[in-house]
Amino acid sequence: MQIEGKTVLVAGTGVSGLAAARLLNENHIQTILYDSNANKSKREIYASFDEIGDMQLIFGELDDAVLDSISLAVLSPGIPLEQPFVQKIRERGIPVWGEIELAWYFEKGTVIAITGTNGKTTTTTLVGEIMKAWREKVFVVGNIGLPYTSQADKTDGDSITVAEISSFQLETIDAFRPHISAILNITPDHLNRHHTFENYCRAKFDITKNQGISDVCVLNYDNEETRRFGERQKNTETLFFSRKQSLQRGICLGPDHDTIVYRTANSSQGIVKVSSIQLMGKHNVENVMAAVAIAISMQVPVEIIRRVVCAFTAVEHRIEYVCEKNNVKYYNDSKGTNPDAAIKAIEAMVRPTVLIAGGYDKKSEYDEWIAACTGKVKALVLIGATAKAIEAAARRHHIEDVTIVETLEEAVTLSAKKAAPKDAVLLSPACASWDMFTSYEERGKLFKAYVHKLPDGV
Ligand code: UMA
Repeated sequence: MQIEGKTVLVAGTGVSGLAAARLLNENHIQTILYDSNANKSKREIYASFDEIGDMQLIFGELDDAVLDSISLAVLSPGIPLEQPFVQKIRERGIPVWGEIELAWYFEKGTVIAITGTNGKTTTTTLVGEIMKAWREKVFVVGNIGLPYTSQADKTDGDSITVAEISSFQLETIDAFRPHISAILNITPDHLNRHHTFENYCRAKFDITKNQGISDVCVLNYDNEETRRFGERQKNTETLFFSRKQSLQRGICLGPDHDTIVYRTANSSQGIVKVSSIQLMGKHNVENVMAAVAIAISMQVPVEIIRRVVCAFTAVEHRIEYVCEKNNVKYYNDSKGTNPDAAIKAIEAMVRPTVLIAGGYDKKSEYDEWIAACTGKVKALVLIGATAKAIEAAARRHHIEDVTIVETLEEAVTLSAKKAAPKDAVLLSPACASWDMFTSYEERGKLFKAYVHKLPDGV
């Protein structure tokens, strides 16, 4: 579908909506920018554009005349497809794209797209670093925070785009076709948005839907959902990675259980040693394996992969070491926004831990995560909408020291009091941040600021 000469409605005025509207504006495509929140400030939004042209800005309700005037709607990822205004657009037979699909329309280079319930940000960042060490023009975009539409127009035949793609973003792709896709793992998450685990899996699998036989899909052999998907996948070449199994073909550990190797039918090549990786936790070995699989599929020389992997340290907000105060180590895992991610963070802790958790209610189950905390978590400090539900799970698993507090600052102060020398304090909420903060980044940055403010010698 050609969009030149058409009128496009961009829904959402967060970072993706603004970037999508800018891209359309710069390409002289008639744009209507819309947000359901009637309390948004027009002045602020206008101020974020260099050139407005004749772009309309609408807040609150969308009337039928506007809907009748558009030929395409571009949705921000946070907008569920069941919103009444989206239904009305679909009933009119007007195509609905996500911001990723719009970026793809302008993309001219090679695309690597990474999804999965956990590990996306770390893997995307690491793949981005490997690509930057190899090629001149690399863009790292998507759910990671920099909207894909903000960079799509800068791509060319030689550029590589490394995109972190969420299930929200995958619901609204149409022709999006990455050369390399990766699904790192799938465990239940975002069920309030997708309603069923099957729908959530389907959204993730859709990352491959336009791929062909010349493309590659990297999949985790140790995760049941992705393994089964790979075994029935026919459209594209599949490359598995596995931390637990020895594979005949794919990325796995060699006989020394330390070297990550790339195996083909008739060769086995050592890539990098696990003992030389600086990232913490077993899950990060999987993230490195996924990045290696992607880099191998892109034909990056092994020396470059090895050098970058060995130099790579934690991503901000993912089991990020903050500092040591009074012999207590503080870790920020604000990106641990679901129970599965939070399990990984707990598993990575090597000290008795005071855990700060809780947040926006995504209707997750907490028992498995709390079970993983027993024995390691000496005290649990809870905040946010899910505090009571998590407290109930903690009681079921006999964690005795549980306190609910009102603010993150109180949580940090109390955790510091509860922690003894040689303990750790970990913020790993197992929940999204949206009940108390604008984003997990804001939550993580505030956590770090409160930790740095703690007095020494208490
Ligand atoms: N809005 C409406 N109608 C609605 C719902 C929202 O108009 O029904 C408006 C809101 O009033 C607001 C705007 O939409 O003005 C917000 O849009 P958005 O929620 O899509 O947020 P953006 O700021 O555009 O950020 C989005 C991603 N947000 C979500 O998926 C919720 C960011 O992922 C992403 O980094 C960014 O695009 C750039 O691509 C964040 C996230 O939490 C990090 N993602 C989830 C996750 O990782 O678990 C999926």
